[in-house]
Amino acid sequence: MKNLFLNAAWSKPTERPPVWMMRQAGRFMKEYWEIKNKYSFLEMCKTPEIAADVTMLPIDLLDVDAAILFSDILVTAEAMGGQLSFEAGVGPTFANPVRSEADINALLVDGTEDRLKYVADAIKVIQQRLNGSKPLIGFAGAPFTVMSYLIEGGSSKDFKKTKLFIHNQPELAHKLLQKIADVTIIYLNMQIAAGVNALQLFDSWATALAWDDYKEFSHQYNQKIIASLNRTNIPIISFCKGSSVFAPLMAEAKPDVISIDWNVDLLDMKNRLPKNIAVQGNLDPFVLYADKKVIKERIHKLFDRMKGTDGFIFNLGHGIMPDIPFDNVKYAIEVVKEYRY
Ligand code: 1CP
Repeated sequence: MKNLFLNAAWSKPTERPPVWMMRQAGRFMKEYWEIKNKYSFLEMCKTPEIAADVTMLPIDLLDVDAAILFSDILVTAEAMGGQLSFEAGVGPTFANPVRSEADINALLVDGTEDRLKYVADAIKVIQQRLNGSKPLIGFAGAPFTVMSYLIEGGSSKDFKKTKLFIHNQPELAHKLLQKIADVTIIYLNMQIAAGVNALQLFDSWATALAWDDYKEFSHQYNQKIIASLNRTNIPIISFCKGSSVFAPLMAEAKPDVISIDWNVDLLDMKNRLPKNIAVQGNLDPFVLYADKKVIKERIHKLFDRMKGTDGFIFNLGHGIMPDIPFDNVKYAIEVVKEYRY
């Protein structure tokens, strides 16, 4: 296996930074639409052969240094009993949002592995296809972010219902978060057993939280999850928008890598973290809309800044937007691959 990505994740030296991108298999690719036009998004996630086909698109078309399982963070919420659908232009929706203690009690934990077996099956098919050529990243949503979808009933701009819930009914919020954390631990351990090479925990919307609320309603659950994984050689990447503020606290949960948004100087942040924690990300995804000259300049500027620092994985600060030109994504990856420290 090419170990560029895993070496960087373990803070070992690499000849150049490895590259993968969040949402690297998605709507910016016409080859994704060729599959998506035939199946619903959940059908794609739940059919191992199709999930594997989509996972392989960025490996075959972009030659990124790691594959990421094609799935979604909300499959855990669905496995707990959330009635999930994805509608074009609307995004994820839960028909039965969680609003009461009875709703929380009704959520399922037992049987998680059976209900999410399709993910373990997909991982096995993907590993056959990769055949040792590239590492495979598995993932799950962090409890706070998954809870926000269950409470809001879908996406939100301001997380008003979620914040009201944690402020007015903290005991219930903890009950719900603990249930999601329990499911997430079972789910990630299942992914390890099925053969992933690394894991990423996505806490996209923790950025909405005040410092003390982040500690109480997000961080402590992420910490429990990371501490409960059956792993010796599987690095854990902790992702959150807002990591430019929260990263030093995220480090206390002992991930191996922290994915950093674009609001901070990456080297300054790296130097504030324990030496054995690698960093990932930091490029503003909107740079990929810009002229190629600008894309190259921004990537080189970031790499020149990180020169001599082990433990750096190139990625965006958040995912590729659906209308970013494919050509620009491909170009950015070529720029990374030509770079030498
Ligand atoms: O209609 C479609 O074609 C579906 C679009 C789509 C895709 C391609 C969704 C719906 N999810 C995904 C795949 C996905 N989601 C992956 C696959 C691996 C990859 O290529 O990166 C991953 C890792 C995710 C994770 C995910 N889903 C997150 C965390 C990362 C992030 O972007 O912050 C979140 C918040 C979701 C929820 C979700 N699922 C889909 C959408 C459109 C959204 C976001 C909605 C919102 O903004 O609230």
